[in-house]
Amino acid sequence: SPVQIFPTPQEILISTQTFIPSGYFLTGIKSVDADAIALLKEFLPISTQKKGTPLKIVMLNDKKEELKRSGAYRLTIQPKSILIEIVDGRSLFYAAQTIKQLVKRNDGGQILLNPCTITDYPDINFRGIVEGFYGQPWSFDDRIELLRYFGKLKLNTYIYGPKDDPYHRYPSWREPYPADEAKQIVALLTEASKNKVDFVWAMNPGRDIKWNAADSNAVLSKFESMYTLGVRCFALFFDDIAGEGTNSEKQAGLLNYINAQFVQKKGDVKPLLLCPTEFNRTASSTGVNAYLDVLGNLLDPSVMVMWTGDKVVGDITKENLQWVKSHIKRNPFIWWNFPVNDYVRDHLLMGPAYGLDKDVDNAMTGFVSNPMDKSEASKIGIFGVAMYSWNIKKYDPEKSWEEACRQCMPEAPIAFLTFCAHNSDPGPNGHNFRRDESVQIKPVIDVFSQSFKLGKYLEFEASQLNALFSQMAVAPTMIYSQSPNKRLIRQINPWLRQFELVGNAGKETMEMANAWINKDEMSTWQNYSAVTALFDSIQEVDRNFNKNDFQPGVKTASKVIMPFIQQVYKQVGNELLARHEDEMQSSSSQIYSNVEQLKTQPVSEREDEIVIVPVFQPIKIKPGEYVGIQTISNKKMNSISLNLPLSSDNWRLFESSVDGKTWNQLKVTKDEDDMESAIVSPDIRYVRMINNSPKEQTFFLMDFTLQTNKV
Ligand code: LTM
Repeated sequence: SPVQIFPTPQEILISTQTFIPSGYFLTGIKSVDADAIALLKEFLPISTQKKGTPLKIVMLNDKKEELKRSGAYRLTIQPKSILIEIVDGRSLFYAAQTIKQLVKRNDGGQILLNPCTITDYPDINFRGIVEGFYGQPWSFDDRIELLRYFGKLKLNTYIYGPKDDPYHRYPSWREPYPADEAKQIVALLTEASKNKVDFVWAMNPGRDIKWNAADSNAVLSKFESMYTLGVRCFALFFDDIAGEGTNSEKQAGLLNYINAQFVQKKGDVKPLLLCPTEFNRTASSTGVNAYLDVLGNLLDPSVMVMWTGDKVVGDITKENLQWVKSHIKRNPFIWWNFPVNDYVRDHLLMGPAYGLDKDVDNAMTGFVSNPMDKSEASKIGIFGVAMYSWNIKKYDPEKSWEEACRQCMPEAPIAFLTFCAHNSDPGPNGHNFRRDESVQIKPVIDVFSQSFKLGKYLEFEASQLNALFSQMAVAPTMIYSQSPNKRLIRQINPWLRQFELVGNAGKETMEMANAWINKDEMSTWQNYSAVTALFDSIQEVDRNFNKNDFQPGVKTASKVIMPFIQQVYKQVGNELLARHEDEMQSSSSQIYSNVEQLKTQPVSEREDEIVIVPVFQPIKIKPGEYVGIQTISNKKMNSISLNLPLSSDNWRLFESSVDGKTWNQLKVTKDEDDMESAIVSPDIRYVRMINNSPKEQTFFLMDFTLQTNKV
C-alpha cells in the first residue's frame, strides 16, 4: 500500500496515483460531530461556500453487523469527491483520523491524496485501557495526553479505577470527590468526549461493603454524584478482596439493583461493567454454584463481565475465552494485565504486545489494557492493544511495536527502539509472566558465550556485540537531546541512565574479553577495573532511584544483556583473581513455601533485611501449607516483622529452623498498630508461617520481612 494507516483498516483499495485536491465544501448530513469536522479542517481545505469538490457525509446503510458498530465508516476518495458513510459521530471522527494519515504533501507544500475506498470497523466494541494498577495514579496531564492519543488510535474506552485513589476504593468510596478533584474529572470528561472516548468511572467497594440497604444506597448516591459531574459509564470492581465482599450472589444483586434503579431510570447511562472477584481461571472455584456460574445465572444480561485470562497476568487464548463464556453466559470483557508493572516496579515493560490469540472472532465484548504507572512509557503497549482490538487478523506484534516506537519518538526512533528492545521482560515474578527481551542479539550472545567459555573470542559475533553496546551507550543521549517529550523522559529517566551505564559496561567487557584472550594482562586489568566501576555505578542508580516499598530499584536489559556481561566479567575475574564463583553470588535467599500461588514469588534481599515481595491478590493457604523465607546468607538473623491482613491468630504458627527439619515455635507479639514481630536466633536459616488449623484460610501477604544484622 502506498500509505500506511494505523490501526490497519479492514478493507482498503487504494490507487498508487495521487491527485491534488482543489478545495472542499461539506454536504449531506448537517448536524454531525463538530470535533470530527474541526479535525478534517486541520488538514483539508474546506470552505464554508459551496465551491470546489463535495465532501459528502451520509448514513452508512449496510446489512453487515460489523458495519453497524459504533465507529464503523466507509470512505471513498475520488479526484472529484469524497464520500464518508457513517454510523455515528465517532465514525466521522475515525474517518477523519484515517484521512489525516492519507494526506501527504509534495515539495511545494500542496496536499496529495490517493483515490481509495476504505471500509472499516472495529473487531471489538470497547477498546482502550483500565487505569487499574496499584501505585501512584496517573496525573491529570498524563490522562489528558493519553485521551488525545486514544483519539488517534481509534480507542474508545478509558476505565478509571486506580487502586490508590481512596475515592475509588477503600476507605472513601462512599464519599463524593472533593471540589478540586471533581473539577478535574469534569475536564477529563470533556477531553474524552472530544476524542470520542467513553470515560468509565469504576468503584471498588468490596473490602468493607456491607450487604445492606445503606450500602446499596451509598453506591447509588456515589454514582449519582458522578452522574452529576457528567459520567455516563459505570463499573463495579470486586477484585483483590477477601471476606464478605466476595459473595457472588450479593454482588449480582447489587449490580442488578444499580441496573434497575440507576441505569434504566436515567436512560442515557451505558450498560454496567463488572470486574468479578474470581477474575481469572486460576482463581476460579469449581463445583455446584461456583462463583462464576452464580454470576452467569443471576446477572442481568446487559452487565458486561471482565476477565484477565487463565492467570492474573498472562496470554489471552481462544480456549480461555470459551471457558469463561460457558460460566458467565456472555462474552467476556478482557482486562489484560499488560504492560502494568505494579508487581515488578523496578522494570519497564516496553516490548511488543504479544500472546493474544488471533483466532477469536466476536469472542470479546471489550479489550482493555492495564498500563504502567508511567503513562507515556505505556503508549508502546497501548499501541499494540489498539492495533489488535481494531483488526485482530491483521495484527502483527513486532511490526506494531516498531511503529509504536517510531510514532512515540520520531526524532530518535532507532535510539528509542534500542531502549525498548532491552526493556521488556519483567524479571522473575510471582505471576510467572516473562517476556522476550533482546531478541535479535540473543543468538549472537549464545554463540559468543559458548566459545568464550572454551577460551575462544569470535570476532564476527564480537563486532555485532560491540556495535550494539555502543548503540546502547549513546541511545539515552540521543533521546535526551532529540526528543521534545519531556514527560516520557521524566518517567523513564532512571532507566535511561542505567541503560547508558549498561552499554558502557558491555563495551568495556568486550575489550576486557579481547585483552584476556590475547593474554594482555595489563589491559585486562584496566578493563576489569572499568567494568567493576561501572557495576558500582549501576548499583548506585539501583539504590538511589525509583524508591518504593515494593520493588525499589532500576533494572534494565536484565534478561539477556546483563547476565551476559556478568558472566564474562565473572569468568575473567575468576581466572584473573583465582576467585570462586559462589563467593560472588549476590542473592541467596528465596521464598520457602508449598502454596502453589506463591512458589515463584520473588524475595528481595536488601542491606539489612530480606523481604518477600508483596502480593496484591488474597492468598488461600490449605492446612499444613506454609510460607516463609529460606536463606543461605552469611548474615546473622535478628527478627521477623509481619503485616498479613485478614490473618486471625488462631489458625497459624510462626516457626524458625536452622536446617529446615527441626522447627521451633516463635513468640509473636503485636504493637498498637497490629504489626506483628518476633525475635529469632542469629543462626536460623528458615522462618515460616504454617496453617496448623484443619481449614483453608485466606490472608494478604503485604509484608513478611526477616531483619538481619550485618556481619
Ligand atoms: O487484575 C486485576 C483485575 N486486579 C489487580 C490489578 O489492579 C493489578 O494491577 C494487577 C497486576 O498486579 N493484578 C491484580 O490483581
